[in-house]
Amino acid sequence: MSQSLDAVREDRGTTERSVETFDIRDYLRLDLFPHFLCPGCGHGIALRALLWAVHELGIDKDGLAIVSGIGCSGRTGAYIDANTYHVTHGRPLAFATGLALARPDLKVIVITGDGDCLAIGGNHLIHACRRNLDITCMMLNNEVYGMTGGQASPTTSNTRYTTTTPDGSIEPVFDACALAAAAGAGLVGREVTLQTPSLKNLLKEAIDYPGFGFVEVISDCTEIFGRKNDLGESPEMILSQKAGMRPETYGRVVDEPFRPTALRSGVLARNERPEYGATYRRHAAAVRAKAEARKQP
Ligand SMILES: Cc1ncc(C[n+]2csc(CCOP(=O)(O)OP(=O)(O)O)c2C)c(N)n1
Repeated sequence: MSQSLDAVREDRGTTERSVETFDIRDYLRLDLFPHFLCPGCGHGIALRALLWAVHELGIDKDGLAIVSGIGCSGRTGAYIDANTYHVTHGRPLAFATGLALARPDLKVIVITGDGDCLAIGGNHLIHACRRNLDITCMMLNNEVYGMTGGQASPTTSNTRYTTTTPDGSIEPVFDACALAAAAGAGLVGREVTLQTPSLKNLLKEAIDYPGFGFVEVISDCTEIFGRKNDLGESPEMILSQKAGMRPETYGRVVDEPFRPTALRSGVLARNERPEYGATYRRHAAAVRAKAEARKQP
C-alpha cells in the first residue's frame, strides 16, 4: 500500500500538488470497483489524465461537478468521487449549461463520447460552443458506439467495419475539433491516450480556461471496434493512433472539417471572447435593477 496523500504531503512539507502527490484512488469511488471497462479500453487512461489535471489544479472535490451522458465514456463519470450527474443520452452539455449558469462556483466538467456528443447530442455541442459558457467538455472518441455493441458513429473512419456498416463505412467523418472551433468554442484541443502527460496538460489548460474548453481524446475500443477491424490489441491500437497524429508544430490550426487521414494534436484553436455566464449575470442584474426602478413611486 502506498502512503496516504496527506502523509506524502507532510513528508514533503508542502501542499504543492504534483505527480508525486497524485494518488488516483483519492479521486475515485472505490466501492464501485471493479470498474466495468473492457481490458485495453482507452477511456480509463483518459479518466486518469482528467483526475490528474484536477489534482494539479488543486480543485476541491466538493467544488467539482462532473456531468456525463450515456455510453462507456459517460459511465466513467460515475467512478469519480465528486458531485456527479449521469444524465440522458446526448444531453450532458444541456444539463451542464443549466448547472454552470446556476452554480458558477462549481467547476463543471462534461465527459461524453463521440456518439453522445456528435450524434444525438450534436445540437447541444454547437450551441455550447457558441455560448462559450465556462464548461470543460472531454469527448472520448473511440470511433464507435461502444456501449451498445459497436454501431457506427459520426467519427467512424472510412472503410471501418461496425455492426451497422458490415461492408465498411462509406460516410465522411466529422472532425470534432474543427466543428467546435467553427462553432466558437474558446479553446479546442486534441490528444491521444498514449501521451497521457500531454493529455493531462491539455485538460488542465481547458479546465483553467474561462469559457468553453473542448478536448477530444482519441481513445480506443479494443474489444469491439478493434477486434472487428483486426486492429490488434490495445498497445497496437494506441501506437497506430499516435503514429496517425501530425505534430503540433505543423501549426495551431484545425484540420479540414472532413479529414482525410491524419489528425493534429495539442491546442488547435483559441477563440478568445467573453465567457457567457458573466455576461448573463450582468444582464440579469441590469434587468432586475430596471424592474426595481419601475416599482419605485
Ligand atoms: C435516447 C437514447 N437513445 C439511444 C440510447 C442507446 N445508447 C446508449 S449508449 C449509446 C452510444 C454511446 O456511444 P458513444 O457516445 O460513442 O460512447 P462509447 O460507449 O463508445 O464510449 C447509445 C446509442 C440511449 N441510451 N438513449
